[in-house]
Amino acid sequence: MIYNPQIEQMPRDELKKLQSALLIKQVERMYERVECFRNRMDLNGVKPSHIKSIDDLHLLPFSYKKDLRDYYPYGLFAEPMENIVRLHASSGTTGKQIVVGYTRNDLDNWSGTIARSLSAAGADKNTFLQNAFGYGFFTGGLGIHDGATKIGATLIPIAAGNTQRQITTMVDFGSTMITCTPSYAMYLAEAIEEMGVRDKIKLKAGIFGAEPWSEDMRHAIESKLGIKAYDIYGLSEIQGPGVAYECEYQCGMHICEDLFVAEIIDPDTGEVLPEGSTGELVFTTLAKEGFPVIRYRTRDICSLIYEPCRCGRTHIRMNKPTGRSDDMLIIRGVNVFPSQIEEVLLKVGGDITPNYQIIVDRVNNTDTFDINVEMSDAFLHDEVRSIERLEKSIVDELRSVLGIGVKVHLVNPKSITRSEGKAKRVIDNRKI
Ligand code: DLL
Repeated sequence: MIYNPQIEQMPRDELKKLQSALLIKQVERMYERVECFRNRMDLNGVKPSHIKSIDDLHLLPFSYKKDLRDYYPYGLFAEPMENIVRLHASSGTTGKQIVVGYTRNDLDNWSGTIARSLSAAGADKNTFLQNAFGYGFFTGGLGIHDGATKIGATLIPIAAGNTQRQITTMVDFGSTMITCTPSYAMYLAEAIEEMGVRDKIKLKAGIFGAEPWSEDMRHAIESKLGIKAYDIYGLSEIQGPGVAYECEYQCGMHICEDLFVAEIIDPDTGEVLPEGSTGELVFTTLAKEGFPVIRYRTRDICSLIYEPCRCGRTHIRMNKPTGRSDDMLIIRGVNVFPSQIEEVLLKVGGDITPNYQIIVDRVNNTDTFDINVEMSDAFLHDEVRSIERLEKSIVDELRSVLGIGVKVHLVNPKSITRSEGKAKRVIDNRKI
């Protein structure tokens, strides 16, 4: 079902006009209200009056995740706090989280994009939607929640985790659609098989995102659960889930182009790449009020599809992101930067050395997350202090900074292989 045909099937020339008008307004507004943006424009010698249409987008400066840290917490907001009705947060590259803010209109637009995403996967008033994305600062839970309410589905706000309860609820409440990360969907599928309740499950479709997943994984989820599995994309800095979503043809995610403009650039040179190229995805928000961004570097690597889609939607599609142009890891759906881990370890002081290795793997469809850290000679020979206690204190600190559990193993001094060039700090054995 198409939720909003006027927008989702808008002829491309009209869409371009709409985007141009919104961009001009957005640039003027941000130049006036957001110091960081104004300074960058001035530095490049670009004035808002130089922006006459969406074709001038390339004249505008990029923005980066680092900006959110430099202007933490509210320095990039374009509305006074009295108009901000919601804050969400996500991992930054260091210990400090990043904060984003929404006005009422922003929340309304956001739930509108989720309504489109859910409708495209077949949801309507008769759907029982089990929302197993995390609630709280993460945008997944509340993002899906508001969109489900908008289309009048029966929402089951169970949130992430507690697999046994997920399955009992699914059976007892008759859930027909589920939203969660793809790895959790796989985990649930196995648990359902083990419990022998597959024939009691009424699920018809699932919408999964927040982490990379392959076509093979889609097929595995579809066959194990007997559903259609749809992809959904988004990031906190742009909005949260619903920036792009799949239709019934499952061949790339339609970008909500009335609200967000996508570009693909060369991550090294910043040059805009020709249509169809693979590179870094960059987004500009056209209608965001609270926290608008121009040319935001997502660091996600993918390509865009310009050919019309059989579904009749006119908005271009993005292929599944295949990787990142930075070192961010997504572990159990949570964004983790190695720099956050390093910061915690450096604070531990003389009991450990700065040599560590992060090992990520996937066992039984769940990500495992281990960190080997070398203890210092002095700590090794200290007969009073316990290894377990130091490991536990590092684990506790990492959990509070990262928001997920990790296993820390103190290993002997000089036991982690030294590399001749760049240290190989991360070993990611997952095959996605
Ligand atoms: O993950 C928002 C979201 C929630 C999307 C629920 C979809 C469903 P962040 O925590 O800010 O926001 O993480 C954003 O996650 O830059 C991508 O690297 C990755 N990501 C999100 N969706 C997908 C997807 C949410 N469908 C970062 N495929 C993004 C691959 C994805 N990667």
